[in-house]
Amino acid sequence: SSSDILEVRNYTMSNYKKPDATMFGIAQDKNIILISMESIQSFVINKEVDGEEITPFLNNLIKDSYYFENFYHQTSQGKTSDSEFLVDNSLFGKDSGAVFFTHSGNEYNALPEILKSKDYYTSVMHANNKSFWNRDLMYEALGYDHFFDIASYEVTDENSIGWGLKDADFFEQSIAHLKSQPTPFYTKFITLTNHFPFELSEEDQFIDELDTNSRTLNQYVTTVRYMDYALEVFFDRLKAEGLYENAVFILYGDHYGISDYHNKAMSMFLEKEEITPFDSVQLQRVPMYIHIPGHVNNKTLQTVSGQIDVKPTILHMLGIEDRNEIQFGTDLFSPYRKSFVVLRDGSFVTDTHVYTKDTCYLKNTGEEVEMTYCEPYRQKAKLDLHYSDKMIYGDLLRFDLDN
Ligand code: GP9
Ligand code: MN
Repeated sequence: SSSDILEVRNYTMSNYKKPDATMFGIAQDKNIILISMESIQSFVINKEVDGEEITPFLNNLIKDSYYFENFYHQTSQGKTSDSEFLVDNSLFGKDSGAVFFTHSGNEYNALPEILKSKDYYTSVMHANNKSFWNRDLMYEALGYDHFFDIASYEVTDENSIGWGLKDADFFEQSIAHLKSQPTPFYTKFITLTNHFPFELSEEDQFIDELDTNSRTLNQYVTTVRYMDYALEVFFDRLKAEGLYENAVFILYGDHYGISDYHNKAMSMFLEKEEITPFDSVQLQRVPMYIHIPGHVNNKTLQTVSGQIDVKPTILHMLGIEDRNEIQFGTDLFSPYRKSFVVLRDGSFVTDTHVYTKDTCYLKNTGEEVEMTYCEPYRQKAKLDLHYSDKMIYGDLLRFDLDN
């Protein structure tokens, strides 16, 4: 009811953090290009296989970007669709199933809809069937103007592998679509090649497979390497077409690629004795970049954060005030933000501690400590998930009179 939404709004507004004055409005009127990088986890960044970098392009991009080293995916069974939901709404996905399927009929106040009201054209490019993850219906609910799905791409046996169109061909073919759009635009690209089971054509394999007991992990590094190559191709093409300079780029990993099932292989690759529950949480970090062409004050930031923080960050970068928005994340650039992220299973991470599976760990060392250290944050983690769920199950934005 409308009193429920008041209760949630009081909660989220009390967590509101003022933006950094120098970053507020920095992306105003610029094109926003989001790139959802399939299944990439932070452990591949700056890591080598036989002396070869797995992600040379992404490693290099760190120097020219704000790079978030402690950024976590917060998805559950909804995988890519959950990450999309988190990013566009600053709400959590569901603890089981996929909100894209169960709640596409809800009222939302998503990023595309807000940007549309600021004269942005909003779209998604992804070479899969439009109904996969119920995207066609959910994108409408989120306010996207257009979805360039598989029907907008030329997909042949030669340019496909695994789940479909290879990333480099996808980006190449997307250039024409980008040029066809009104500006300014907010466009999300969703890559596909680095998807389980991580298949790759021989000519696209630029590094050797690993030699662990997991075929999945062994192949994963090669498809990550390929995706990195495809991203480089995309940036080069954007530069050649004059689409680079006036855009702001946000690149992030959608969710893990390697599950706990491969812990033995993972411990071999990372040269650790074992993968503890603490390590498993730390492995949920995914790369996150905010790249502003021509910007000079770039740095690597340590703030503990997650996909839920992207929406308020983008709003502030566009100079949009959002104090009244019901959002569960906080602007990544706000000097007032507290390092904190809640994962969908209730695990959470602070500056100093990691909580998971009823155990509290010191973040620096992974050492188990008394629960009292994690206790103050447990309530907040629970409330974040509780109120976000309440928004979705009660379809509470229906009662939002400001919309
Ligand atoms: C499918 C792609 C992959 O269109 O987004 O979905 P996932 O299995 O990663 O959720
Ligand atoms: Mn995915």
